[in-house]
Amino acid sequence: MASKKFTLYTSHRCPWANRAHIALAELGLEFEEVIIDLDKPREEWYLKEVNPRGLVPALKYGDEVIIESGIITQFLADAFPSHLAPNTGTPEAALLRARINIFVDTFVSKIVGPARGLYIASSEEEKRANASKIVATIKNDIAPLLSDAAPFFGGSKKPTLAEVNTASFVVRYYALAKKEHGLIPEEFVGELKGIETWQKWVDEVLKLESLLGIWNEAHVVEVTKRMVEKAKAQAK
Ligand SMILES: N[C@@H](CCC(=O)N[C@@H](CS)C(=O)NCC(=O)O)C(=O)O
Repeated sequence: MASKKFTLYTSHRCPWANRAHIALAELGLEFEEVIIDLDKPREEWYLKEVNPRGLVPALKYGDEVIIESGIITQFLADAFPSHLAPNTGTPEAALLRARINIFVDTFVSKIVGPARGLYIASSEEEKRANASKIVATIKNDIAPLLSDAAPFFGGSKKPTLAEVNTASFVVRYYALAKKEHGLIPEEFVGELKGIETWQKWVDEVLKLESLLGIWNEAHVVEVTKRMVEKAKAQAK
C-alpha cells in the first residue's frame, strides 16, 4: 500500500484527468482531491508548485509531482502491481504491456483528435462525414486490437491500462451522441453498434464503477455545448 499521501489536482470534466481517477479507483488508493477551475487562468501557485504546463491532471505523491495523464497511470500501475498491467521482468509481460501501449497510442492518435469533428463542424453534413471516417478507423484500426478482449483487453477479466486510458473518451462519445443532446449525429453510435468486437468491449467499459464514479453527463454536455458555441463564434 502507499506509504505517502496522494493529492490529485483535477477537473471532473476533463477526460485526461478522468484517467487518473479511474486508475486510483481500480487500485483502491485513497487521495485528496483538489479541483482546479478550468474556466479561470491557472494561479501562480499551481504553475510554480504543481504543473508549469498549467494542465490537469497532476498527481502529488509525498513531495513529488507527476504530470501528464498517461505517465500518471503508468506510474500507478508500476508502483502498485495489480490487474492493470502484468508485472515487468519477462518478455511475455513486456509484450502485453507493449500491446496495451499500442492500443492506447492508436486510440489517442487516430480517434481522440478527430473526434472533435463529431461535434465541431460547419454543418451537420460535415459532422456526418467526420463520423463515418471515425467509424471506419474504429473498424479497421481499433476493433482488430480487441479481437481477444474477454471482456477486457488481451482477455483480462478486469480492466487494464488499455481501459484506464481510453474509457473516459468512450463514455463521452456515447453520451454526446444521445438525441436529446443534439451534439453528435445519432447514426454514429448506430454504426458503431454494428462493429461487434468493439461494441462488446464498449458495453463492459461503460459499466465500470471506476469510470462512473466521477462521470457527470450533464456537466460534460454543458461544457461541450459551450465549446461548440465558442468554436462557432471564432469561425465567423
Ligand atoms: N497531455 C495532457 C493533456 C491534459 C489536458 O489537456 N488537460 C486540459 C483539460 S481536459 C487542461 O488542463 N487544460 C487547461 C485549460 O483548460 O486551461 C495529459 O494527458 O495530461
